[in-house]
Parts: sequence; structure tokens; C-alpha cells
Amino acid sequence: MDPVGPSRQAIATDTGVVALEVDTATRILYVGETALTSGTPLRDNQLRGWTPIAAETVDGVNYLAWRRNTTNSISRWQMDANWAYESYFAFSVGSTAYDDFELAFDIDADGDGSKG
Ligand SMILES: [Ca+2]
Ligand SMILES: [Ca+2]
Repeated sequence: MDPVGPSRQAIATDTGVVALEVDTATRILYVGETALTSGTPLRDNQLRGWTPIAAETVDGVNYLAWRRNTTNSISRWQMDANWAYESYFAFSVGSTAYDDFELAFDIDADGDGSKG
């Protein structure tokens, strides 16, 4: 039996160390065997107009990143040790925060061909 489950799929945009996955049946987001939550389990279609693109642990803190489909802006959700939502921080393409985010997550979030 596959310990990860037959319906788990990697979020293709995610890079770095921590891998974000989605259950294709329930659309619930996972890191390893832990379902991400915000009161209730988080789903990849939770926020209209936003797509979950990555999860990462930076300096011991867990984060989930959503990208706004129209502008590539990021809403970075700080999660607790059990991947439950705590707070968020949003920033736009071209900002210092965006560059820092790309470097910390090791991701090219705006698709311009570089990280940071
Ligand atoms: Ca990652
Ligand atoms: Ca970039």
C-alpha cells in the first residue's frame, strides 16, 4: 500500500525542500501526512482567484504561499507547527518582500526566469 495515498499529487509549481501536495479527490492540501487547516481543512480551490503554489519551512517556521492568478501577487500564510493557519502577509511583484520570498522558498513565483 502506498503510504502517501493513491490520490495525492504534488503541486507542480512547488520547489525547495518542503513539498506541497493536494488530494485529487478531496482537494485538501497536505505536507507529508499533515493536512493544512484554517479551522477546517484547506483546499486548493479555497480562495477564488488565488492558487496555492508552495509550502516551505523557513528558519523553522512553516508557510503556505498563494498566488493571485491575475497579478502574481503573493499571500504568504504563516502556519503553526501542525500546519494550521496563524497569520498572513501579502506583497506584490517587484517588492523586496517578493524577492526575499522567492529566495527563501527557492521558487520563481512570477515566472520571470529568476529567483529573487
Ligand atoms: Ca516548497
Ligand atoms: Ca522570479
